[in-house]
Formats: sequence, structure tokens, C-alpha cells
Amino acid sequence: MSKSAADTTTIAAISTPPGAGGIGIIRISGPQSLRILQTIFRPFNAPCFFSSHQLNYGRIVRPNDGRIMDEVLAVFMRSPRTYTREDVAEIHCHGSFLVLQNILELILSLGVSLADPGEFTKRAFLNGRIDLTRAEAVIDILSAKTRKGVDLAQEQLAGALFVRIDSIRNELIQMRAVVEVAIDFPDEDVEIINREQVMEQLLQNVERPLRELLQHADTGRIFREGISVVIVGLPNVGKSSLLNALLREERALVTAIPGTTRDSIEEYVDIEGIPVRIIDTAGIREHADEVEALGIERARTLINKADLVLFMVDGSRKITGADVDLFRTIIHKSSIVVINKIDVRADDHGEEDLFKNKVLVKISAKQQMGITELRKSIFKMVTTGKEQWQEDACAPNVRHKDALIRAVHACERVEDGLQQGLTCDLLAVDLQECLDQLSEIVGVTTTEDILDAIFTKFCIGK
Ligand SMILES: Nc1nc2c(ncn2[C@@H]2O[C@H](COP(=O)(O)OP(=O)(O)OP(=O)(O)O)[C@@H](O)[C@H]2O)c(=O)[nH]1
Ligand SMILES: [Mg+2]
Repeated sequence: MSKSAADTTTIAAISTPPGAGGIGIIRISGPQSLRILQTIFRPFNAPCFFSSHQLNYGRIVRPNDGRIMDEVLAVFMRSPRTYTREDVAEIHCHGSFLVLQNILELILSLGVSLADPGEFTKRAFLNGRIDLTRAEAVIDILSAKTRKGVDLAQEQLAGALFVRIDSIRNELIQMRAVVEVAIDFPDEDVEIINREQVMEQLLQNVERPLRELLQHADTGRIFREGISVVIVGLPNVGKSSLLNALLREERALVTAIPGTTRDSIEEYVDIEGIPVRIIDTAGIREHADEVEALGIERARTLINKADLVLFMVDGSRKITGADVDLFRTIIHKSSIVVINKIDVRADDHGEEDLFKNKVLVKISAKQQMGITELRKSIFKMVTTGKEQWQEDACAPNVRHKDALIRAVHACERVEDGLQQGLTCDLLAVDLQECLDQLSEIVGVTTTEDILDAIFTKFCIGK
């Protein structure tokens, strides 16, 4: 499907989060925006002409009975210099959910539709103000959990990814033109295209930049979506104390009684820009009571899903057979062995020999010792083998990555075809395929399914 113009309905939604706040904002977009304001807004300083992009001070009044709904600031923004490129109105009222709801209901009663999640941004895309990568950046900004995540999303919103993809697309469009000329003159004796030159251009200006983008996709994913780290160990080794130490707050209950944590607890921590979901689990042991056994079962499921396991032992005592048995169950996972309670450690217990080839970090969760080193080890562990992050790099998401892989494959087929002397009409097919994949990333061509999948991730009002 190519882009269609957005429909001509007028939509409205509460754009600020639910709950009480200083200010709440209702956003309206579409051709009826001005009429709605004129109907429900009464300025304190009449007359009010709703000059575009200027705030007006007044009240929202219900037209049929004159009831005052709230004292507000209202702004009308004339198309096309607006978020959606349509006429937009915003009402800034008191941040009470009930006030907002009352005003929204009044607006809807005047023939306006409630906006779907992401519909304002979808309209901005359909009306050509932003491409699809920028629309996705808006979601990333809203959901980012670390400053680094916000920075990446802001870069993408500024067009970093779009510009790169667009320049590769332009290369492909030029190449396609060259090849198509050759299709039109199939009977010429001399070869119209210079195969070596096309090959060189393809390698340098298409395949190389595509591969660079792909290399950053995995690192980008870590910064965008984060990773999950689960703390595993026998009861009482200090798992909950470590969660608290990483969070610098008393989040989980800590007691000297083994089996304190029964259900898993999870929280986000920012580790050098990576949003890390830290999960504290029930200490794993035999002979647990029913509730604890359920917690242990859950812990095992979490271990399987985790990106990294922090395997914790109590460093104040000797490693037991139970520690080793438990370690065997996580041997297939990427893990760091955390030796806790070094503040009360008399001497070494030979952990280095037991946990051969493993990264070992010694800490005291209670005394906050070794926590910085542990954070560094976690960062190193999850970024090792990944492309070094460069400041100007952009981070393709999973959708982009899939399309990039398909584009690279198409590009390779063109290269093979050039070498094997395939005819230009066949080369053109794969060139077009490569181009199509890139067009899908920026949204020049996209299916309704892709758009739905993207915009339903938004919250209402955005
Ligand atoms: N000396 C010392 N004691 C610690 C340290 N870390 C934890 N403890 C103590 O060890 C006991 C158990 O700590 P928790 O954090 O509850 O241990 P846990 O692994 O979560 O235990 P379960 O939830 O029962 O599996 C508590 O009495 C803590 O105060 C440490 O670094 N040094
Ligand atoms: Mg615990």
C-alpha cells in the first residue's frame, strides 16, 4: 500500500497521563478543531480571534446549560505547522482526571471521535510530516528507560536513520535507472551497462552502509530494550541484599531466615545507559513449602528467559554440594559468579578452581563493596562481541533489522547476477527488491499490518 491521505474526521484525546497533575492537556486534530474551540471556549478578554499558535485565557463552558467546566488556556494551531499537519487545538486545563474526562466527553458529544492509540502520530506520518522511523522514535522517547535510550531516540527523531536509508535508496534508484535503460535496448551489440562500475557502486554505496547499520542493530537493541539479569543462588546467600544494593534502596525484604523471598521481584537499574531489569528470585532449595516451591518454579522459568545470570554464593562459608548442583543447572547460561559477604570472609574457599573460566566478582551487598565492579562486569558481559558503540551511530530496531537483512540478500543476488552475466531485466528485479525493503523501513511503502503493529504500541493521546 502506498500512503493514503489521512481521513477527514476530527479526533480528540487526553494527551497527559492518567492521574492528578498540575496541568492536563486535551488535544484535538482535524478540520473541526477551530469550530469545537469556538463552541466551548469563552475568553476572559473578548474578542478572541484564535490567532494561530497563540494561547488564549478563558473558560470551557458547556453550551447547552452554560455550566463552567474549568478555567483553561486554549490554543489553536492552523495546518500545516502542527504535529499532525492538520488543524490542531489544545486545551490546557487543571490536571484532574475528572475535569479532563468531562471536557473530553463534551468535545466528543459535538461529533468528534476518540483518537486511537498513536493516531495523532499516525496522521503526522500519513500526512507526510514525518517518516516511519521518526514515528517509531516518538514511541522510543516515550518508553525509554535510560538517558542513553532517550538520546538514541532523539537522534532517530532528528532523522539520523532516515537520512542514511534515504541516501542508500537514492543510490539504488539511480542504478535502477541505468539498468532499465539497458532493458529497453536489449538488441544492442555492445553492453550498455558497465558491469564493473555498477558492481563497485553497489558494494561501496549500498552493501557497505547496509552492513554498518546492521552491525549497530544488536547494540542498539540492548540500549533500547534493555536486558534481563536474574540473581540466582541458595537461600540466604544475599540475593535480595544485592537487588537493594544495585537499586540503592530497601526494595526487597532481607532477613537472616532462609526462604525470605518467595515470589520474584524485579526493578530497572541503569547500567552505563543500558536499562537492566534485575530480578531477585526465591532461593532455590529442596524441601521447600508449597508457596516457596511455586516461587522456585518461577525462578527456573525466569532463568531460562534471562540474558544473564548472576550466580551468587555465600563467600563467608565453604561452597557446598548444593551450590555446585545449582550451578550445574545454569551452566548453559551466560553468567557471572558473585561471591558475597566478603566483609565477613576469613579466607579464600577455592572458588576460582570450582568456577573455572567464569567471571568472578567479590562483593559485600550489605556493605556496598564491589558493586561498581559488578556493574562494570555486567556491562562488559552484555556488550562483548557487539559492535563498539559510536556516538554518531543510529540504532535500527527489530523491524528495521529484518528489512535490512532482506535488503542485503537482494543486494548480494544482484552482485552474483552481475558476475554471472545475468540479463538486465533479471538484475532489475533484485535491485527493486532491495529498494522495496528500504522503502518499507522509512514508510514510503508499507502495509496496513505494519502500520497497525507500530501505532498500536503507542499510548492514547500521542
Ligand atoms: N555480613 C554480610 N551479611 C550479608 C551480606 N549480604 C546479605 N547478608 C545477610 O544475609 C542474610 C540473607 O540476606 P538476603 O538478602 O535476605 O538473602 P537472600 O539470598 O535473598 O535469601 P532468600 O530470599 O531467603 O533466598 C541477611 O541476614 C543479610 O543481612 C553481606 O554482604 N555481608
Ligand atoms: Mg531474598
